[in-house]
Amino acid sequence: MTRFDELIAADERIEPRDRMPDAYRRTLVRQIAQHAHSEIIGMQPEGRWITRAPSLKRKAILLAKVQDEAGHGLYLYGAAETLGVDRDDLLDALHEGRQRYSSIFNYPTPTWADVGAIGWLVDGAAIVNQVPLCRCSYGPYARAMVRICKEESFHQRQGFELLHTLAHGTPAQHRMAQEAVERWYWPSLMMFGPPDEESTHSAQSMAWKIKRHSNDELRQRFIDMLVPQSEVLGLRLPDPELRWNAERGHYDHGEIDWSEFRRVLAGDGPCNAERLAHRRNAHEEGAWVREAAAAYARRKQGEIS
Ligand code: FAQ
Repeated sequence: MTRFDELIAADERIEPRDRMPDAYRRTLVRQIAQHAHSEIIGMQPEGRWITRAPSLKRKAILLAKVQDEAGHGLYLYGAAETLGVDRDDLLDALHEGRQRYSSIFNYPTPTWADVGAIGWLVDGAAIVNQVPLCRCSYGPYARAMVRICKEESFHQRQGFELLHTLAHGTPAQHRMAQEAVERWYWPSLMMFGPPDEESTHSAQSMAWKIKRHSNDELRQRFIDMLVPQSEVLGLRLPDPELRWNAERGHYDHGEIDWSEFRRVLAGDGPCNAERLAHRRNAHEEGAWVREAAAAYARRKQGEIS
């Protein structure tokens, strides 16, 4: 048994300087980079509502939330860098389509209620998926997750509160909230990844204690959490087959359209092209900021006068 195996068996953390199998390192780089990319691409769907938020208070809240997402991206790129990869290379991989970001951010936000639906459903799914990652075997990733989860939980509540306000407003506002929930419900279930029998990485990632639960387990946990919350909101989840199953102690649910998930992953979702084009453009336009920051850092270190 290697030291790495012993640490995993004892449920201890692997730290950057510990020896680790190459495949463990590669899996972590893939997952953490995908997660980081999701955070920064995930700023776009809500970001487009900052200038159109219905009040100063809502604008301030949304600005803070989108800024938090940028911060999550930074912690996660930092965690990935502890594995010996370079942030610039990760961003190149994103821009060239060699690394993924979450399928969920390829959907549009046509109304203000979509901002609420993202907070309630997308941040809700993110929390259910990420709380177990606070116990991930790789130390820097697990520690980044602790703070991220605290912020996500605040994000989820703001989405719930926004939807609650709309759902209890005028009939038109209620309708807007209902339609947004209908748009985001099924895609949010897909955030947990493919069904267990098609999840190529789960078995190994669970053996390495990167993942603590399977995709389907977490998806079920999320559905069980949503149903009572939707009742408080007074909004309907768009699945006629949702039913409490006392024997299983869980809600039964309808079939997920996995062909849609595969299409979005293949680049053919409603907003894939727009999201990547916007990101590449932001990266190019931000080149002068990176150069200025690097020049400033060099001057601080006394390399140039
Ligand atoms: N989208 O074998 P598995 C957020 C890919 S939350 C795209 O099951 P794994 C917060 C997968 O990479 C969203 N691709 O994979 C926020 C693999 O591809 P490959 C981000 C997906 O890794 C809220 C293939 O399918 N959260 O950003 C997806 O064991 C609001 C086979 O899948 C995280 O990234 C998907 N949904 O399990 C921000 C959490 N699902 O390598 C802004 C960390 C699967 O074969 C606003 N990640 N794939 O080409 C994880 O927990 C895992 O990576 C899973 C997937 C559970 C996502």
